[in-house]
Amino acid sequence: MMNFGVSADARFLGRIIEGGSVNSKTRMLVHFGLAFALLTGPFVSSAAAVTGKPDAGTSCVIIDTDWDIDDLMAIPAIVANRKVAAIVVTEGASTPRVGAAAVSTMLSSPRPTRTVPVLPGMSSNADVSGLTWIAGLRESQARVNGLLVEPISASTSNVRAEKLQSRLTSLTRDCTDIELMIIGPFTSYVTYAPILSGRISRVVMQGRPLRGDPTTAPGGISFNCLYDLTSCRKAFPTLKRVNPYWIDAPKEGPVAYAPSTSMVTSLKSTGLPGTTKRALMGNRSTWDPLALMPGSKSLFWDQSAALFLLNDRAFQQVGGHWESKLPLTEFQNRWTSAVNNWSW
Ligand SMILES: [Ca+2]
Repeated sequence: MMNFGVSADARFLGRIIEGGSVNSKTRMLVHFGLAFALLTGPFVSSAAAVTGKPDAGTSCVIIDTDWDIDDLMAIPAIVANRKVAAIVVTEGASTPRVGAAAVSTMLSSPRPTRTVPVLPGMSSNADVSGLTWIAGLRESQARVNGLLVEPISASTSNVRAEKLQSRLTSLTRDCTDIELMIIGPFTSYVTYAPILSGRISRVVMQGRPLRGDPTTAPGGISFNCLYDLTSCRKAFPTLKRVNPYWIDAPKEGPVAYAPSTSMVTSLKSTGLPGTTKRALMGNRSTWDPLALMPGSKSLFWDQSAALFLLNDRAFQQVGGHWESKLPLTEFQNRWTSAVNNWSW
């Protein structure tokens, strides 16, 4: 157990997320008629119906997320452009089972039978009492930000390691090489890494390395490490052997390297781009610099990891990590284009 207290990553210091009062009697409205069963049933579709099912001898991507608001923007960019074998939701900004249901809800609209497998991952059961912002964030993320009017509820029981390993083994059995994008804590990674042994071609992670980055201020541990430091410390030496890239948002410059309203309104109105647009525009207080709650912060954190995975030539090494070298508007345009490339 950990208490984050005042040592939380600067990214989250002072962060205030709208708590959002929800009438418990309000009937859950799911945009475009998503089946309620999606919220309560298994999160993995039958293999035959899964678009993300890899072909024999193919390259696969696994996304390991803690379902924060920047994860919500990063995931569609990858899903629209790569064959995603599985998405694992690890405890962090969200809890695994609620987060998995929320990710599944977003990706299942409007084609529930052609979605990507989403697995609840591992819990660290961290003490989050010092993170005053997290309850509000978890509630808004359980509503897929602004997509649902009532938060998804799900069991809080821990997922068994053997269950996660078994499911990932099955979902990746035809993957000859795997790119792993970790945009959450490392709690699940240390559990499933052994079953991916020898097939990981690259690991793209949000944040900065635990050690060895001269641009990191002393004690400035990235949130994904800090949330479950034990797992991060365990993962760190093994990550060095699997072609690791740490990605962070540029922190310098006159204007925050952040999302804009126009890059979201430029998304198509149908399919996954449309769902993403409705989710984001339904609640701008969590991400839009023009609408953020006082004290909140929004930068291109996980979105940077996603665009790096799609095109690393747009990035440059800074200390021990990589940052976008694109002008802000170009980065925003590339995110919109990446999500709008969705076709299935
Ligand atoms: Ca994240």
